[in-house]
Amino acid sequence: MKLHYKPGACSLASHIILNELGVSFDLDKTDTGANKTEAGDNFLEISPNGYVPALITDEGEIITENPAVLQYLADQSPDAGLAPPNGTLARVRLQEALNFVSSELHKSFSPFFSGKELNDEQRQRVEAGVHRRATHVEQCLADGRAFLLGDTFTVADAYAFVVLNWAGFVGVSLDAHPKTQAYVARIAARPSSIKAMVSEGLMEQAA
Ligand SMILES: N[C@@H](CCC(=O)N[C@@H](CS)C(=O)NCC(=O)O)C(=O)O
Repeated sequence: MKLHYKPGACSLASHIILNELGVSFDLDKTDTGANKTEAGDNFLEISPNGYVPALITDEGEIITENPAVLQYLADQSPDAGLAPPNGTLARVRLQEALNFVSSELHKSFSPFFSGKELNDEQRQRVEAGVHRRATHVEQCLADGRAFLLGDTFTVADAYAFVVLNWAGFVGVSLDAHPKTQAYVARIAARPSSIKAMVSEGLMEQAA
């Protein structure tokens, strides 16, 4: 398998999951600005919207869109327990969580990455949108569960972690969401996350 990624982007979630699975895979650090793969190919021929992640399977299929890529990866090794079995209510709960992260939480951060400077009023509005979604995460974790769906880490947690972790990069404090802060720290400490972040140049290898 090959993962097209951009350091620190949402593709980091798939990178973490590949590490969780312990399978062998290749990485292509893709320049989404220039639409060029590391190998020099036109990325738009792989991912027509120019987005990472794009996963090339061993059979040569291209899979895009975080919820699809993450579920595909989880289903490659069902014993790893990163997604409940298809056809169960638990799987629907996972899809519910993935869609929330994708269409609500992830998109609430998008204005920070638009390349346009936000004025004070715009920034306040965007921050309020992030806090609304973080409040939902906080409510999910209110019963003391370690992860979005309970006590088991799933692909939705890898994706939520990557997105929530952007808060620090864009200067949004999560202090008002203490359970969410602890959740982010918990996932950041997983060996799979550390390995992916070191590999993407986001942190130094611990001595
Ligand atoms: N709907 C897509 C969105 C993916 C997305 O927003 N990818 C961003 C990185 S987080 C991207 O590649 N943006 C292009 C760029 O940064 O140039 C998905 O869920 O996979």
